[in-house]
Amino acid sequence: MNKLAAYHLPGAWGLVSVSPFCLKLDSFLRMAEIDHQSITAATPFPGPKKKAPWIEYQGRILGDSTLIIDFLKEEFGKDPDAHLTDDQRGSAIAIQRLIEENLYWAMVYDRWCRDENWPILKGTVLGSIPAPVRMILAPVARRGVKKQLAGHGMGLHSPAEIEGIARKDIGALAAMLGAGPWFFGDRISSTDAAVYSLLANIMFVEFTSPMKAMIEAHPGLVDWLGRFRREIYPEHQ
Ligand SMILES: N[C@@H](CCC(=O)N[C@@H](CS)C(=O)NCC(=O)O)C(=O)O
Repeated sequence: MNKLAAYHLPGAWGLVSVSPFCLKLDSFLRMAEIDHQSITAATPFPGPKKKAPWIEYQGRILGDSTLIIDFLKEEFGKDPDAHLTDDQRGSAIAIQRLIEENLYWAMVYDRWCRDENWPILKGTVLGSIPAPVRMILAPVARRGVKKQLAGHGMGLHSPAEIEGIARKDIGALAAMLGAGPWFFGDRISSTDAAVYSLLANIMFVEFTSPMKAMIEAHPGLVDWLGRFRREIYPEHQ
């Protein structure tokens, strides 16, 4: 396949994917204006790391949203972060780690462990798996994710503790965004894509989460979410 193929988990509620990592890659591809074919995968298992997203390009198959983005910047010579100072590059990595290595797991907890979200999850995140297979796979996947949550450590906390952790992370994001309009001032960067992909997957979805109110408590973050959506996903208003 000559054209870049980007594989992502299914979308819903106007989001290209209900996986933050997949949505991050999609946002980056749009931001960098890289021509590609976007392909929905029912499960992450065919990916080289058994996680989504992954890409296929000129015979190469590559997994992990960050490694993919680094590769694409190089390969296509398009870098929405080229204007960042060294200081900002350091902050970008710190923000990304906050989002992907910590706050993401609070979202995973809400989706997979709150019983009221279980039917919604089966119909969306697992919604492209044929029903008979899904019936068998869904409880196995749920046990697997609970194991991952415990392994990470987030799953060992009480719901109240997880809320406290999430509130601090969201407050930190609001403080770093400041007056904006973007995380690093006047120009959008892939940090905006990384933060958007997770916060949109909390705010614009039907899953119950105490994090919705935490985000709403920061009008600057809410405005920024709308700004990002208008800029990168104008068709999804
Ligand atoms: N570091 C990876 C994380 C990807 C990831 O965790 N993807 C999730 C979907 S949001 C997944 O495929 N999980 C399946 C699993 O862990 O079994 C990236 O940036 O792409």
